[in-house]
Amino acid sequence: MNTTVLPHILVESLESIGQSHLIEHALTLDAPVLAGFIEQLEGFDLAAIGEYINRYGKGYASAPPAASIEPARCYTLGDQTWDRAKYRGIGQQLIRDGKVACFTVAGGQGSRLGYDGPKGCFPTSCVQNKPLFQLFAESIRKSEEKYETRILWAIMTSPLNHAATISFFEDNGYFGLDAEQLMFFEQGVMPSFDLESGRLLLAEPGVLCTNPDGHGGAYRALKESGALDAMLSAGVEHLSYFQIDNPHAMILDPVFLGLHRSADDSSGEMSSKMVAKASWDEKVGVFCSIEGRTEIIEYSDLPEGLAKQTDDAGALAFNAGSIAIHAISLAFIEKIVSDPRYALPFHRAIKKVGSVDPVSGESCTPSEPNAIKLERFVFDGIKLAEQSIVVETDRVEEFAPVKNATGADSIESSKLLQTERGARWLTEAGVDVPRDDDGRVDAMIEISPLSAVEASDLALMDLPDSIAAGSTVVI
Ligand code: UD2
Repeated sequence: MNTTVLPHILVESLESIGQSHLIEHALTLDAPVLAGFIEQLEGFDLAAIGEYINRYGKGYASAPPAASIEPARCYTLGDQTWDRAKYRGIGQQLIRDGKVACFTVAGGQGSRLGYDGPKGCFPTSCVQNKPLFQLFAESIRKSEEKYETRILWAIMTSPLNHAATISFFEDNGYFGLDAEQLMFFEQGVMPSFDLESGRLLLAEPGVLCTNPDGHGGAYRALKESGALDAMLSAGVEHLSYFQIDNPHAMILDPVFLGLHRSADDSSGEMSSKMVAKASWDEKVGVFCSIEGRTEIIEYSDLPEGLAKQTDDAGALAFNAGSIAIHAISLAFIEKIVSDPRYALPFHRAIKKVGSVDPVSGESCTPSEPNAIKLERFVFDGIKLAEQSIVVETDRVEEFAPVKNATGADSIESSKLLQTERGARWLTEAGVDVPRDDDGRVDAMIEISPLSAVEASDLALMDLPDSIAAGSTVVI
């Protein structure tokens, strides 16, 4: 066979990992496409990919569940034994000193929402339909005003939405932020491979099928993009991490940050927030303790018996649901990315992936899931921390995710929660808010992050005495 169109070293690598079909395929390519193909192949650690195909391919055996899985210990809302005011003060000082930056993972598309574009562009606020990116940008502006500081914001995109995300910010004047305080960077990708044969698939001639490498790709992407070093140079020590899909994420929570930094049982590396689960089968990861270390077990991996287990009072034993909000120190990220012993595992998903035949170039559209996609999860970092704490927060206050087109975690359920939170904040500020016989707020209420990022911010505002039933209100 004529193998000269690929560099010799690439040929050897592909042969050694059982991917000779790609050597053959290269012979069918025109020079410019071939050049792109070589560049793409050289961008991967092919030896490592060969190992992943062996480990996660057809013969995959999932690790047996740990012998002993206990619920993780949490700082609960009802617990009065720790000094909230003290940790709030510590966290406020960290923010004021510019030691905390915001970090949003936004590599996913809005496909589950039926939205064709970056999820951050999805119209979300309950009256004005502000997109998620705008809500977070305004929260940052308000926090800068409150803490008289400058707050950096890192946003991880993926090749699926990087250009569209940047254009969206440019077209909207960065929603009032300075372009210089924003750091956009792309996460990496992983090649998808055929479940049966382990062959890497081709999206089109000369282009491998790839998928974003999961939000766990954030650690490496932060380092490789230069964002981590830029933040270190600016004096940042910790990231406040949240997902793009949760408009209620409190982008900088001083109490949580103070605990993360200074609680006796926190190594200050990676901490997390939880809410009490709504039901045993709610689709959120669960905080557990395994051999004394905190970790999250994704809902799909938690044995059903444990998910349903109750305590003496009849409450779910594994009750701490992850809302994917973390505080992560930059030193911890450096530790993870610089030492191969801390490499995060991959999680595999079997999906339908269309491809082209490497020889004939014909398109193949599978009718059944045919391919493996590998992703890393950011929360697998938790068990690498020396001591990782979990802090409870109120569901309405901090969890109104927009994931699905309808039903649970949809824009409709999110808007109801947004109104409910707005109503609670206004009531706390002394405003009379109408509710119907079922206790539901009888109005649509949007509180702009430019007015308040937490309930106490409303105390300083001129507010109406009451809200009229059935009205639509923006504060
Ligand atoms: C996530 C958690 C779940 C729970 C829930 C809370 C995982 C695997 N599960 O479920 O345990 O905490 O959130 O809302 O995370 N993303 C990227 N790059 C990627 C993949 C995802 O940036 O390659 C971002 C995505 O844009 C989104 C977030 O990560 O902001 C969550 O991703 P998801 O929608 O896959 O996770 P989900 O909602 O199933």
